[in-house]
Amino acid sequence: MEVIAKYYVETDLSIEKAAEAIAAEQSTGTWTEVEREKLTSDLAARVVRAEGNFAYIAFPEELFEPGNIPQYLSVVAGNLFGLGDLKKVRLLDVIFPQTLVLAHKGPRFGIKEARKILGVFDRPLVGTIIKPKVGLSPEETAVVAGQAVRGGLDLIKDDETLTDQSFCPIDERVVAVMAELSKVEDETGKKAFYAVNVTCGAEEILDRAEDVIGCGANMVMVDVLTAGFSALEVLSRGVKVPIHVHRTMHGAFTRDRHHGISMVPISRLVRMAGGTNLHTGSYLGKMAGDMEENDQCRDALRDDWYGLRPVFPVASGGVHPGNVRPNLEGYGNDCIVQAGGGVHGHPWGTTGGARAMVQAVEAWKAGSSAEEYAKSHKELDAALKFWSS
Ligand code: CAP
Ligand code: MG
Repeated sequence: MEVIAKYYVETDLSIEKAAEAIAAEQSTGTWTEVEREKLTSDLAARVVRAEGNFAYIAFPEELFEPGNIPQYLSVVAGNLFGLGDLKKVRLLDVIFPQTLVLAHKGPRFGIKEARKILGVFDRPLVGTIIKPKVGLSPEETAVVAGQAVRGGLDLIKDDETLTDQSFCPIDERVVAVMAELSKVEDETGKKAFYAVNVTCGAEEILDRAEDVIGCGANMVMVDVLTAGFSALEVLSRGVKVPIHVHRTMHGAFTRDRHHGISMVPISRLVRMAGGTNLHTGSYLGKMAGDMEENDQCRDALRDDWYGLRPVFPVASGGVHPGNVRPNLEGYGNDCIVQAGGGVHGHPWGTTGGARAMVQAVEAWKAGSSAEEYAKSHKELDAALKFWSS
C-alpha cells in the first residue's frame, strides 16, 4: 500500500521535475546521486501525476512508522517546503492506507458519545470562550461560565492562551467553574462541558489532565499545533473525557492558498490522534478562511473512515448571533458553533448573548431567518440590532 500526498506547486522547473524533486527529497534521494541509493529503491516515492500546478506523490507505506504521527509529517510535510527549486508549495491532502489509520485509536469520545453525555441529540452544540481571554480570577471565571450556561450554552471553554498562570491557577479555576456548573444544573437541569486548557509540556500534559479531571473537569482542551499531535494522542489514550482541540498557530501555514499546509491533513491527523472537537474555521467570521476547505475538513472529520469515530467541526472566530446561519448551512447539525465576543459582548451581557446564540440556532433549525425569529425572541433581536449598527 502507499500514502498519497497532493501538493500545489509553483516552480520554474517543469511540474514533472518539481514532483520528482519532492518524491526524492521526502523518500530516498538528496540533491545529488548517491551510489548506495539503489539499495533503497523499494522505499523510493514515485510521482503518480504531475500537471498544471499539482503534484500527486505516492510514498511506500513501509516508509512510515505505524503510530508515529510526527514521523508521518516529517515525510509528507518536511524538507520539501525548503527546496530552492520550489517557489511555493502547499500540502493539500494526504490519503493514508487503512493500516496506518488504524495504528491510531481515534477519538474515545466522538460526536455520538459527547452528545450522550450532554443529552443533546438533534441540533448543533452552542459554546462560548470565556472572555476576556486572560486575567479573570478563578471565581470571576466561574461567574461568567455560570451566566453562559444559564443562557443555555452546551460548552464553555478556556481561551487558547489561558493555562495555569499565576492570576488563575488551573485547579482553583476548575473547582470554581465546575461547582458553578453543577449549581446551574441542579437549578435548571442544563448540562454543559467545561473544556479546560491543559496545554503544556509533553512530560507533564497527562498528569495535568488527570489532575483537572480529579478536580471535576468533564472535558479537556489542547492547542494541538503548539503542544503537538503526540500530546493530543497521549491525552486521548490516557484520559476518559472528550477532548476539545484548538488550532492556534495554524494561520502561520494554512492561510496562504499557495504555500504551507491545508487544514485538511491536519483534520485527518487530529481524528487519528483522538480529538472530539476541532476548530476548522467559520464560514463567516473574523478569521481568513476558504469555504471549500471548510467543507473538506468537515468531511474529513465526519465521513466514514475505517470505523474511527466522527469529530465535531467547530465554527468559531468572530461568530455572533447574526452570522450563525452561514456556519450551520456549511457544517450542518453535527457541529459546534461558538462565540466569545459574540456572547459576552451582547448588550444584555453574557446570559443575554448566550440566549441570542441559542435562538439563532433555533431559527436555523426551524428554517426561519434570524430576522424573522427575532421578532419573537428579544435577546436575538437585541443582538441583531447591536451588531448590525
Ligand atoms: C474566538 C477565539 C478563538 C478563535 C480561533 C479567539 O473568539 O477564542 O480562539 O475562534 O480561531 O481567541 O479569537 P471570538 P479559529 O469568538 O471572540 O472571535 O476558530 O478559526 O481557529
Ligand atoms: Mg481564542
